[in-house]
Amino acid sequence: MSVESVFPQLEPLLPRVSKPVQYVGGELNATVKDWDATSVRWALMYPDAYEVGLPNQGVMILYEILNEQPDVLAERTYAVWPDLEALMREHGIPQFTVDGHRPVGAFDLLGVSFATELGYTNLLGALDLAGIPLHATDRTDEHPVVIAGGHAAFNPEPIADFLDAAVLGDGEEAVLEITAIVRDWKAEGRPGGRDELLARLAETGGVYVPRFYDVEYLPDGRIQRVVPNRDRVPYRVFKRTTMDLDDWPYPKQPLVPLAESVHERMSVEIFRGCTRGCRFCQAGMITRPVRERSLDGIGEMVQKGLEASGFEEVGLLSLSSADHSEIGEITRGLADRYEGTNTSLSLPSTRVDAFNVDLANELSRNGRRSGLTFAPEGGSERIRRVINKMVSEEDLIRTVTTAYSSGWRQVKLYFMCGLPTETDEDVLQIARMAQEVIRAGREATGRKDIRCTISIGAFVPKPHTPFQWAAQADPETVDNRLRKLRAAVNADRSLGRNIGMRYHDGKPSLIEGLLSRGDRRVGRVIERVWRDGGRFDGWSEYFSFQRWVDACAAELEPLGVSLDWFTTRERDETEVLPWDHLDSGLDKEWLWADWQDALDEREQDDCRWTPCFDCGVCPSMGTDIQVGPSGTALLPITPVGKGSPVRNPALRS
Ligand code: B12
Ligand code: SF4
Repeated sequence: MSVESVFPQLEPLLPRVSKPVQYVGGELNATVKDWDATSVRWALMYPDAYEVGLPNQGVMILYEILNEQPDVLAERTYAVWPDLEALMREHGIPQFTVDGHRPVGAFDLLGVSFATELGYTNLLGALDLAGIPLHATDRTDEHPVVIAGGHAAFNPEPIADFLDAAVLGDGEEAVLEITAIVRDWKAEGRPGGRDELLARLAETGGVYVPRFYDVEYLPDGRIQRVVPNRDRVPYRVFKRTTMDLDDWPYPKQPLVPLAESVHERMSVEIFRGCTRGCRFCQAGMITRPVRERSLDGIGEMVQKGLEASGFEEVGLLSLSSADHSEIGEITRGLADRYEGTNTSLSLPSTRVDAFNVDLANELSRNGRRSGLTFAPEGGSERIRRVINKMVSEEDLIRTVTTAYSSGWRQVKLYFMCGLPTETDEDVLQIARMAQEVIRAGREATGRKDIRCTISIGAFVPKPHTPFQWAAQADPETVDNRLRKLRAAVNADRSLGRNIGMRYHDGKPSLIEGLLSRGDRRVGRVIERVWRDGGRFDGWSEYFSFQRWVDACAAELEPLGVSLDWFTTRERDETEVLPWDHLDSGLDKEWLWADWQDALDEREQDDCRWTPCFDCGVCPSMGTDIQVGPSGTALLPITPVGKGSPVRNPALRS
């Protein structure tokens, strides 16, 4: 049965809301298919505003892969701002997709991409607006299967009650496999209803269906065990890994936003995974092993993506872009190719070394050299050993000196506060470091107008990292240290006026900590916060710490646990963690050993260049680290601006 667009009801309301263009769809490279000509239909959601969600690569990739299937339809939906939400409720308009303006409740699947946990209340808002029961167990065969993906899905327990399923890891192949299962089940006449469909998904071992697992607790509030409550369901659910990125050159047709968005450029992911081993970094841990895209694969994606989108800027995306084994060839090849054109290139790398500056210089040959970003993450050498960020102060000074001498005027340094074992002194070292940077820059350039901005975020311990057992610092400690740091920066006026300082207070991070390491009991808190008006928790203007504190008191304390219990409490080795049945490939014993090494201030090398240190990922997944040199041809080097591009015969058509 065909599904009507809600646009006729929506359109008259749009002049009454802010940024109405975000709801109209029709972006370049968007797809609207005939509903009746397809057999499996996905609504894909990024649970934040359009301006943040549209550039999301994960959603863009899955949208395109699904729409390439002739009998599959995928449309996008984003969180609507509270002004439109109120009007939609008043006029009975359901959560809709921006492509066909179809009601989300009519789709077979609702796939939600969580890059951050602060989007959880927006999930509830969308479900409610869509008319989908909040609790998965209240849904019938008529409702979409709600599936979470993205990095936060590595511990979906806090939202387990609201999800039918979650997928850990890469989605490229997973969404096609899920589609096939749904297609068959529908074609067979939906045997066994929703329950059978979920069982078929769970049976694959790579789709987690929370309702098929029972959580038992100890009297002291800790988890005793998590066990499957039916046959056919595995004890542990494994993560998905797309091994050959060259086989999945998506997005081929990047979406071009209609309204202003956070990323007005095209991104090409040059590799996935990271083995640097920063102990705080969940993304680095859960996306192992390293898988590089080949040189010609990257060249082809850049060329075709630019042709398809008309973007004038390309970002070479990854967790640490300067670490691609052929990054020199990539930047040189692309800089040659686009020299003299309007296309600018950027490398969002934060690695602290002079080579990184060389790469940035190469990419900005014709452009303005405004700012470069580096991430030492910790202020003292000691704390950098704890977090395994092997950067010496000399490295940093040498790197920024090279940057200032090459014409860069602004250097931005990222740090964290509240790290395990941290003292005031570790944080105060950030001020000294920034002052040294300004001194070195002035000396190297002879100029007074150079700037250094220090940007500081509160550390949040994350699942599947060596810091998953750590006590999170309370917001008062973080805020106090940052106050002292500000005073130390300003203590020397002549240097301090060239140093900018940006930080957020520690309160939102404590809530992020609750949502990151929480278990199923935290679901009640999320629901209460949402019912009390909580949404867009990633936005300071909407976030209310008090609302979360009150909801924790009401929902957790009767159960004998609390906000502090979930956040500022250190866990011991024997504790069953809420995500232990979700397999990221990392060996828990290795993670614990690495946590002990952190406490002993012992560093760990990068296994790309040194022997394997047995984190567990490669053997458990039957895979290997994949780094170049790829042996493939260089990128086509005829500059586009000086004649028509010569196609490299090595490029696939
Ligand atoms: C570009 C980027 C941004 C951009 C754009 C964000 C956007 N809308 O895409 C900006 C600058 C805005 C940004 C902001 C933030 N970011 Co950011 N960002 C990135 C970055 C560099 C790339 C993301 C990316 O495109 N990855 C590649 C795509 C292909 O991967 P993916 O989205 O995970 O999708 C794959 C799978 O997860 C899966 N999948 C995803 N969704 C779904 C859904 C379903 C149903 C299924 C089956 C599968 C599936 O399939 C996809 C293909 O394999 C990553 C680091 C990285 N390299 O991943 C950090 C990263 C995602 N960001 C991060 C953070 C913390 C933030 C902020 C919270 C920072 C802040 N304090 O403000 C905000 C949050 C913004 C928001 N509200 O969402 C962290 C998340 C860490 C975590 N979960 O603990 C990361 C990992 C960086 C890091 N190392 O810490 N970010
Ligand atoms: S198993 Fe060894 S080679 Fe593979 S990611 Fe872990 S440490 Fe590196």
